Amino acid sequence: MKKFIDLRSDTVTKPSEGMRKAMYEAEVGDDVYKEDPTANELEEYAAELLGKEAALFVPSGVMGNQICLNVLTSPGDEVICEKDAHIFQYESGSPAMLSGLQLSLVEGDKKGIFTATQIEPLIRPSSAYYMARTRVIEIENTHNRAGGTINPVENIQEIFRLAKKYNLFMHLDGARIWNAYVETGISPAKYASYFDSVSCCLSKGLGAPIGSIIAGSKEFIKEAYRVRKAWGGGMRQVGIIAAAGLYALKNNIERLKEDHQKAKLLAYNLSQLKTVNIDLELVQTNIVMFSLVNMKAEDFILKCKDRGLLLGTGKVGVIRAVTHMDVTMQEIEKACKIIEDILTE
Ligand code: TLP
Repeated sequence: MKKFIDLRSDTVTKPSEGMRKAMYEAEVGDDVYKEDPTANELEEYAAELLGKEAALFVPSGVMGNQICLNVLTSPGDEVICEKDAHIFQYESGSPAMLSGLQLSLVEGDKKGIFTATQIEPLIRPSSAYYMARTRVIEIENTHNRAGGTINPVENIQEIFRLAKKYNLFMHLDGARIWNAYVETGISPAKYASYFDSVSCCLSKGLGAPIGSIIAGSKEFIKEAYRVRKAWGGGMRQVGIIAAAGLYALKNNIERLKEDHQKAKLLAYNLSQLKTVNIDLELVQTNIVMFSLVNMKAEDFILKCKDRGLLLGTGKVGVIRAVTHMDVTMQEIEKACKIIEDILTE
């Protein structure tokens, strides 16, 4: 089979040998009885890492976000989020489908960041029974569709104060919170401290094959446990995959820095090409977004595929490249060459 340089997403990583060994050796039990020692260990470890009372292992990031939103709300409630948030763009309408929620969309800046001042007018008065009830403010950090950008902790603090003032919950889609951490040095627990619920992926840059973690108070997780079961996410001898998650958290966080270096190299090379539009300020972690002056994104992506390079898409007309552990610096250099050849021929 042809070996592609696969930059479609950091979700394409395959478990390493060390991770597979940990999976092979994992002690397992029936997790629906809470008897899987490895899943229990993962949940305890993750709760501590995120500075929360408890955590729960769930099959995917989407399920993580949606369980959190479900637990924090009642049908008819409203969730404030950025217009390019994953929960709005890429979760199949599940806030409405699963929890009867409506989303109130805010236009962030080019980094997908909105401020407290911007959203205060969107919070509906609690006396207005004829309006939806504002219940949750959701923040995605890093912000996928904006290009893996980091939300400054001071901004999150301001939004947290606003949430307290109006008695609102805060939810963090921290699918890539680990990337924000390695770049800023601000711990995942510090980021999580402003949120009632957090959802973090193990199967993106951290390289686990499956799974996400949600975390919050004991009471929150007790309810989340019920919702996970109701939605068919109660897993049995799940230690086999929990072991991969545990391995990922223990071994693969710090190395994300390398992925950021790869993204910077790719972005810099792209910025040298005349027909590429790229904003280097947005390349803060492992995602590179760019567009082309004289070629449709879809045509370009097909040409790249023909030459062994797989790329994805972001917003309309935008090409997305995501760096990860299964792509080397040399392969990034090769990817740059492929792109340059296509754009200069
Ligand atoms: N993102 C995927 C696609 O869905 C776009 C990707 O390739 O980047 N929150 C954020 C911020 C995400 O980027 C993703 C996945 C999720 C949640 C959902 O995670 P999964 O795919 O595990 O359900």
